[in-house]
Amino acid sequence: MVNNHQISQIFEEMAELLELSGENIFRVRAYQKASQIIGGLTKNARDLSQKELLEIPGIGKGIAAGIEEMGRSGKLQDLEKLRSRFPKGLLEILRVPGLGPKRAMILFSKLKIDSVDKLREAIERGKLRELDGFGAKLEENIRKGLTFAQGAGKRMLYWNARLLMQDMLKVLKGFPEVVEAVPAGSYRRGRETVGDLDILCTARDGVKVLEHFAKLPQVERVLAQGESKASVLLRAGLQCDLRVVPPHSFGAALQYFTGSKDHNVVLRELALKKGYSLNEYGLFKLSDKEHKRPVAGKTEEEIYKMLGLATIPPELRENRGEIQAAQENRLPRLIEMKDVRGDFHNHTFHTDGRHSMEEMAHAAEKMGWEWVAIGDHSQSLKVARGLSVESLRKSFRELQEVQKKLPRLHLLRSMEVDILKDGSMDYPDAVLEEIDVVVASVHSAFNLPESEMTDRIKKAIRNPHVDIVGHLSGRLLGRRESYQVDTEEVLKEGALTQTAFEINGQPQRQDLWDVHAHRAKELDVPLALTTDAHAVEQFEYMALAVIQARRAWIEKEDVLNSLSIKELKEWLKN
Ligand code: DGT
Ligand code: CA
Ligand code: CA
Ligand code: ZN
Repeated sequence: MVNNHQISQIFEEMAELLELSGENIFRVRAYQKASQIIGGLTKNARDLSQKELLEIPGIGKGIAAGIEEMGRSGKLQDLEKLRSRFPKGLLEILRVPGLGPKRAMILFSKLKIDSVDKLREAIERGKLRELDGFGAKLEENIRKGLTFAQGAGKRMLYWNARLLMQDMLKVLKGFPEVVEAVPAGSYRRGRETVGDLDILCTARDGVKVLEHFAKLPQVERVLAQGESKASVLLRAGLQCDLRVVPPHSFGAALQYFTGSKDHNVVLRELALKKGYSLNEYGLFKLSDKEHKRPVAGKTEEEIYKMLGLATIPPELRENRGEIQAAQENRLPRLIEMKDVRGDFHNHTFHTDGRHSMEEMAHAAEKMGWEWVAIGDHSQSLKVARGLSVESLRKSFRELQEVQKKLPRLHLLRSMEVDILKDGSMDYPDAVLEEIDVVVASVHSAFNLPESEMTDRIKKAIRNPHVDIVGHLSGRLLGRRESYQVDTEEVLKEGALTQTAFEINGQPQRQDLWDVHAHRAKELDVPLALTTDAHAVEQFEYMALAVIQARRAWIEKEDVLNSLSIKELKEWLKN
């Protein structure tokens, strides 16, 4: 069934295509306006009667009929007809900042440009500046817009979204009309990537807040703006949805818009069983058909409580058994940043890091840690100038020197040692023995068949000197898929030998995956949160490893990072 967002997009496309076809500007505007109104509507437009629709200012007969048609068939005939008249690529061109329908039509008729690729080519050959009304400056702007358009529509890494979110929250809280502003959606659940930023706020004057919001310098384009909601495209390439909600339903809205959808579906079913209905406005008795008097809604806690549940941490709200666990009072006590006493995996400038061992040690101390294992790459990893045995031994002495300067921080030497193609390690056993913490990782021959890859990693796990398996899946979010490996079998080998698995906090890695880390916990496999820091500031990625662990239901007791130096040394010995 079509939702408001989809209806809004269809109307937006209608407006664009009508403009391309040279249609009367008032008709174009009517669709643009309708797109914004529906996008900002809190009720589902498809559920409204024609009469109710016509009562909304700005919605006329044609638009209302269109909504009815979409609600019925999911499509709009007029749009289908228009689409068939223009090449698909033309619409993409239209969305490139700096280009509108008029200019797109000029490019199409004069230069036969009907795709983004052709547009790029024309810009490279300096063709645009020769056109009437274009010029070199506009050409340059369009070139910039192109890079932007490529980034749009994609999911953003959590870590990058975090910077944006922090910025947006700060700006919003600076508005005099805003009382409170908090994140919701996948961002609040700490997902690896987010599709857009969802923000909720309470305000003294919601309409004003939305007006200011739409005009922020961070905003590239307003997608929809209504009385309680606005959607914008940020210049950074991500959509941001802001909803203004009344304080008495703030908790209900926060619960609803935090999601996930799957979690909410199960929660609503539970509410029904208990004689309530739950929506973004509150929890209502079923007998209260008009939803006049909520029994809960001000806070999330009271909603979960009325349903007989402890408040479920956002990271767990993925419908993976959290509601049942809350019913049975066995929600995990999720790990927190303050439980972490050190890091195992990072790199100095001896290999591909940017800072010295001493600088890394100082940074680790600033993190408030008790210990840190400072690492590098092993000899085979030529791209990272991996350490020969000789350089490795020199680095042990360096570590001792640094240790003297930092009496309060316990330093260990770790090495990320390559698992070679045949499953043997990149240093002989006698050398591995000298390294405090051995992190074994695959950095080559990614394309082995699954059984070979599984055997390869299992062999490494059986090596008694290997303490931790690094980034098991090898995925790089948005860039590289995981390699083929039987995770279950490998984790079982880890359980058997009590070899730990890393949860790598690099924004592109976040590896183990959440579901695999959760399985590791079930199998009683030790876990190690790591930063894989290649520079001092990257120790901050520990926060990301913690979030990843939380989504996997991990508690303090499940990770080696919560051990004291004494306990850790004990563990490393066994
Ligand atoms: P994303 O943006 O793709 O990373 O993922 P979310 O979870 O942030 O999804 P989004 O932004 O579309 O919606 C935010 C939350 O709002 C979502 O987690 C649950 C709630 N929500 C949105 N649309 C619906 C819906 O049609 N039904 C239900 N039950 N919940 C919805
Ligand atoms: Ca979202
Ligand atoms: Ca959203
Ligand atoms: Zn690595």
